[in-house]
Amino acid sequence: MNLSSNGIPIPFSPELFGPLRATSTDPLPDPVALRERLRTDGYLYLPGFLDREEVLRLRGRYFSRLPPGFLAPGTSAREGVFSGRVPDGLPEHGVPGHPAHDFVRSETFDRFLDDPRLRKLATDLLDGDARMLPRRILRHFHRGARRASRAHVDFDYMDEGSPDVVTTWIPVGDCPPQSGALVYLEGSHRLPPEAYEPLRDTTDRPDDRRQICHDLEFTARSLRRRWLWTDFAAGDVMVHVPRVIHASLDATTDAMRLSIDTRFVRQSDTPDPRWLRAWSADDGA
Ligand SMILES: O=C(O)CCC(=O)C(=O)O
Repeated sequence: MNLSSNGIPIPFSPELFGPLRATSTDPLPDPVALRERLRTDGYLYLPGFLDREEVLRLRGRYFSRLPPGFLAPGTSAREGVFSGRVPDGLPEHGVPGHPAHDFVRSETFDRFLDDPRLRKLATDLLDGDARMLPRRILRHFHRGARRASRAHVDFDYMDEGSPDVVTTWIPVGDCPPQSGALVYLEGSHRLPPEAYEPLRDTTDRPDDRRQICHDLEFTARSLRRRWLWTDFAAGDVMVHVPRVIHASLDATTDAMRLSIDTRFVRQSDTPDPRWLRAWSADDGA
């Protein structure tokens, strides 16, 4: 596999990559075992947790909102195949005027995420009645953009509220590593933040200290850990804790990468106020 992140190649070698450990979803372990697994690994990889057909329907609903010329001719919105050209005049992803901005405010999006299975999962993991925070992010990457999520921990983006948060990451479509899948740095939730602080100096965004590093090989070698990966399918769900280092790979396939990430807190906890408004890519949070 030829992989890169933010345009920087990373060799797909056993030294740098290992498999994510799957948690059975049929049946799901009991809440105590689930919490224990999340504490141990820093993540839960739940293959087939959601209905594949519902996820693919959502994919089609989003891509059908893109302007003509974005999708490859002769392909369906549900396939989400990039034509190779972003139509002129389209605002930046997720800002007002871009379809993703409207989509996260739509009834279709609300209905999809208002899924009792997701809320019950979060309630089990937080061991208390959970609520989803309104800032829910729709990410869409296409080949050629050489843009991906840099290595980071969620905590650095939500440190003004309760630290008891669980994130769910939902690939909206099949998402192998070459389509820009998320990867997790093994056991990194147990690292003290001082261990990765120096990496923040190696960055392509010197003005933003929240991300740790854009170079995934350098990150893995410096912290002596592997990136854990899998070949995600529509219907899979990832859950992670706020202190686990994760990042994403570049999308290089014709099929575009689409995903949603949402955060849950206990109803009784006070969340970071920046997460109480609907997401806009220019909201600075
Ligand atoms: O989808 C991505 O590339 C990043 C998602 C993420 O960082 C998260 O879900 O916390």
